[in-house]
Amino acid sequence: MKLRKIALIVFALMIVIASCTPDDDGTTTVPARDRTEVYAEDLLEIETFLETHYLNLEDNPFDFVNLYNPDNDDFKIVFSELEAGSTEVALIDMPQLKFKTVEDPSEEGLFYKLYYLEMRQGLGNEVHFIDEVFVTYEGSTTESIVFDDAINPINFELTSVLNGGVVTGFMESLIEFKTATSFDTNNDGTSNYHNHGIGAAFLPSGLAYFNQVLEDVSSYTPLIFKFNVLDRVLLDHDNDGIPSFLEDLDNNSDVFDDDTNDDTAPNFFDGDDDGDGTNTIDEITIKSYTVDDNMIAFASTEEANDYFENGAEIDENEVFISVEYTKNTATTPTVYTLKTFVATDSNGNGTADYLDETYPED
Ligand SMILES: [Ca+2]
Ligand SMILES: [Ca+2]
Ligand SMILES: [Ca+2]
Ligand SMILES: [Ca+2]
Repeated sequence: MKLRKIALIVFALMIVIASCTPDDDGTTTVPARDRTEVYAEDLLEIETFLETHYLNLEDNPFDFVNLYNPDNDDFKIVFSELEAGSTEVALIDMPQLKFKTVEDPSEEGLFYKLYYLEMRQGLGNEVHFIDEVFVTYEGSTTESIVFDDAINPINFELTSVLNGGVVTGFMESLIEFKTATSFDTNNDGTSNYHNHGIGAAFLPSGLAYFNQVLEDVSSYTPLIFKFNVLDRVLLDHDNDGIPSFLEDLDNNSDVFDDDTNDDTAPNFFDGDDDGDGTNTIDEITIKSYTVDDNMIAFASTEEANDYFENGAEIDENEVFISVEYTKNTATTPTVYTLKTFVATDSNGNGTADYLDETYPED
């Protein structure tokens, strides 16, 4: 009970802090326009860019056959404008250009087409909407005005909880990619990453800053992000042993609307999800299995991922959390750790104990 009260207070505080941020970080806003109308303009601007630009490989080759050729690890995405009579393929016609449909976070029923260029997806760990990621990126307008970048890798949280969070369109793009499988460190302390996801995304302003005015970007501006997805950390905001992404019970990429016991503290921020007086961490069993590549000969990290993710070692009530492994190539052999939790259903009513307020009984 004590833990739950603390969680509630922190959560209430968190809402207060979050609601203050827009003006504190120096941004200003202009009056909000109709979001559907702005989207139509943004989509036209983005599709025009995709029709009039190509991937410039001149100084910067990419191996399209062997995507995980180590030479591709350093690939840098460059877009250039198509000249009249050019035989280059417009971005809009590239098979690497994909899109997903994303609902406006502040207007139900308004769906955006979010285009992204997948040079390669990456072979490492999956990235979830509420993970902390480690990336390099560059954000610009369609006029090539760079307003933000990180040439050296930085980490940030994808979903705004207490600190940070990124615009919805950037988060929705990054989760389509996977992390590096390994890295090695140079003498100057920098690292070279291998087999990571490389891409770019084209964000309508409704999935970016909309009516906010940034230093170099006016309101209602579509944005282009180029990025390398290097690593990720699973966050467990309430330290109950269940990572936050698995506390999104309805799988809608929103952890704030899952509150099993209706006490206003959502499950990802509630130490006792079902409010039965027994903490979640005492109603599940956390397991981890360690395998090194001397014990099972994995041909690749991808094969190891498949092995674990396909549930080779997992029992019926066990929930897959992740497979973690040593990524620093200086450390051999690679040690793979499969992490799961057992969602025990003691009374067999189909609801796991930690979500079942009828178990244990008073
Ligand atoms: Ca948790
Ligand atoms: Ca949810
Ligand atoms: Ca709750
Ligand atoms: Ca409980």
